[in-house]
Amino acid sequence: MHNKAERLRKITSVKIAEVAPELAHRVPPGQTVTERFPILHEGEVPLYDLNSWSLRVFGEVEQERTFSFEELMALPQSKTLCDIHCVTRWSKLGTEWEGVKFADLLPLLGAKPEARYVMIHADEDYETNLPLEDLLHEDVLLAHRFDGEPLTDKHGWPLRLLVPHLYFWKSAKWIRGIEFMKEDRPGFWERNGFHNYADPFKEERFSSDEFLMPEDEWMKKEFD
Ligand SMILES: Nc1nc2c(c(=O)[nH]1)N[C@H]1C(S)=C(S)[C@@H](COP(=O)(O)O)O[C@H]1N2
Ligand SMILES: [Mo]
Repeated sequence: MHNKAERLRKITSVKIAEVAPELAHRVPPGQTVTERFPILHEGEVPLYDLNSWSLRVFGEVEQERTFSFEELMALPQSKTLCDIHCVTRWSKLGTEWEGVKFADLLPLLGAKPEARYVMIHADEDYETNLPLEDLLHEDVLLAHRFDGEPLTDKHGWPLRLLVPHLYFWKSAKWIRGIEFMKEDRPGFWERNGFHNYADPFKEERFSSDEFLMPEDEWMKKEFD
C-alpha cells in the first residue's frame, strides 16, 4: 500500500512532453519524451575535492598518465546539442553539454595502434565498454557542464562521458579512468543482461529476450 502510494506520487511529478510531428523521427522506438531530467545510478553520489581528483589513462598506451581537472579545463572546450535516450524508456530532446571532445583528447593519450576498444572506469565501481571508433564521433564529450551550468553532483560532477548515439548507460558519470584495450570486454551493465553496443534506434536494450523493461520503470526514479 505504502509503496504504491509513493510510486503514484512520483508519477505525477513526471512531465511527459508532447512530441511535435517534426521531432518524432528523433524519438527512438519504445521511448517516451520527458522534459525533466531523471537521475539514475548504482550506489551513492560521490563528492570530490577537485585538488585530489584525477583522470587516469592506462592499458594499451605508450605511457600511463593522469590528468588533473585543471589540465582538462585548459584544453579546447566544445559544446554538444543532442538528444539522450535511456534504456528505461525515457528520452530528453535538445540537451546542451560542454566539455572536452574525446577526439581532441585522443592525440594526447598515446594510444597504441592495436587499441580498438575502451573501458571507461567510473565511481562507484562502475564501468562501461565502447569501441574506440564510437568515442571519436564529433559529439562525444568528457562533459563538465549541462544546460549552461556546471554539472550537478547527481548528474556526474566533475566529469562524465557523453555518448549521445548510444543508450545513456554508456554515458558514465563520475569518470576516473580511460583504459585502452586490444579486445573488447563487457562493462557493468553489459555483464548484467544489457546489450554490448546499445543503439537506441535498433532497440539494442538487452543481451537476451528474457529481459523486459516495464514501460513505467523510469517514472519511479528521482528527477530534476
Ligand atoms: N558512474 C556511474 N555512471 C552512470 C551510471 C552509474 O550507475 N554509475 N548509470 C548510468 C545510467 S544506467 C544512466 S541512465 C545514466 C543516467 O544519467 P543521469 O542520472 O544524469 O540521467 O547514467 C549512467 N552513468
Ligand atoms: Mo539507465
